[in-house]
Amino acid sequence: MKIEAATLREIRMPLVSFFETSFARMQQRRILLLELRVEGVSGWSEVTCGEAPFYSHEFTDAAAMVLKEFALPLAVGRSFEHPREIAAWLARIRGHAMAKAAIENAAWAAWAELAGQPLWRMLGGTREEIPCGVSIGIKDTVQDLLEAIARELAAGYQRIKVKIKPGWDYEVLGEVRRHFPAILLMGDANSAYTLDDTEHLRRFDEFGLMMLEQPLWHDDIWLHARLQRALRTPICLDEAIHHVRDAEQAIALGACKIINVKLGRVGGFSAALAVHAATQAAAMPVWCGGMLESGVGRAHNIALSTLPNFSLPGDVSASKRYWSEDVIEPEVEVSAQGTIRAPERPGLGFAVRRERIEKLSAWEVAL
Ligand code: OSB
Ligand code: MG
Repeated sequence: MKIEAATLREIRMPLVSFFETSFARMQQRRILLLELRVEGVSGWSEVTCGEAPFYSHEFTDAAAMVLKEFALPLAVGRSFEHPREIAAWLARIRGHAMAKAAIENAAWAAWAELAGQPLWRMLGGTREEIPCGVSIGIKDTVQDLLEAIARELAAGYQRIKVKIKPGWDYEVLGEVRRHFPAILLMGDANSAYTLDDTEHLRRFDEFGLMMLEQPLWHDDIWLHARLQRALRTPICLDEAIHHVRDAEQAIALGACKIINVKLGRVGGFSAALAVHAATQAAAMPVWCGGMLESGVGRAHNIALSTLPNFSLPGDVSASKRYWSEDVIEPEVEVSAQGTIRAPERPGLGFAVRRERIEKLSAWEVAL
């Protein structure tokens, strides 16, 4: 199957409300969408990086440059039998997993479309309905946070993740627990602590958190193992897991009990499948993380979440939590039970709204 052409676009989409983590407050997204033409059909994907190098080294402008100058020229005009071959074409580019993932992921979508099957079935997914959680950012007041949680629970979401940082952590989680004693609750620190905070983090054990996500340095696995031995709360690694070898290392060291798999961060579907297999063999559950994706990236996340070891609710939630109007049709909706149904339509599983994308587009380049 030949990759005949590629179009890379940047779309700008305002979030319906700001999203704040320990590293930044986000109000508007600048998202790269990639469209590959393969044997006459379009495969779509999204580059899942942020606008600035705060979550990881990747960011929108750099990813655009990597794709235009280095990655797409290695792929356009080339043929594959299975999309899993594509990662090897791009292996000489060090890092930039999210940029490279876009090429492989778009090829998967086109490949599934050509096979007449929904992407999730081509991946080996088994779950027709995926369990959903929400990630709630740092708010201006605890009252705002409690109201946001109540809204999400009323909408049906099965698990609440609260962003934390020093100064917005122990007291806030305590308040949340007092108001919602029985919910599945977790915190995400986005690397805001060091090992000197061990005693402080140990106090979170009293809240019965489902997990504590990436408390220490973004590039660390070893010290998380030391922290995990001091905590009852399970640690979940996010930022630190870039490929299956990191997952294997984290398992071997006891650095975490759960892994958040992000499709872009690990470098695409075949890398995510490898992490899935390694964690499944080690009986370590995983869930699908989110990067405030548009409908295109969200559709990929839904497909990934249908794999059997994605047994915990992910950060894959309804389009309307992010956007006044999404770029896919139908929009992603969550049931009153807090689930998303895997789509039956072939390929991406959703129609891409080309006219809306063109309206939101800041620039596009064809290769
Ligand atoms: O750490 O999981 C994270 C958003 C941007 C960058 C990092 C993270 C997040 C989220 C949002 O938690 C998840 C989502 O709703 O897409
Ligand atoms: Mg995280």
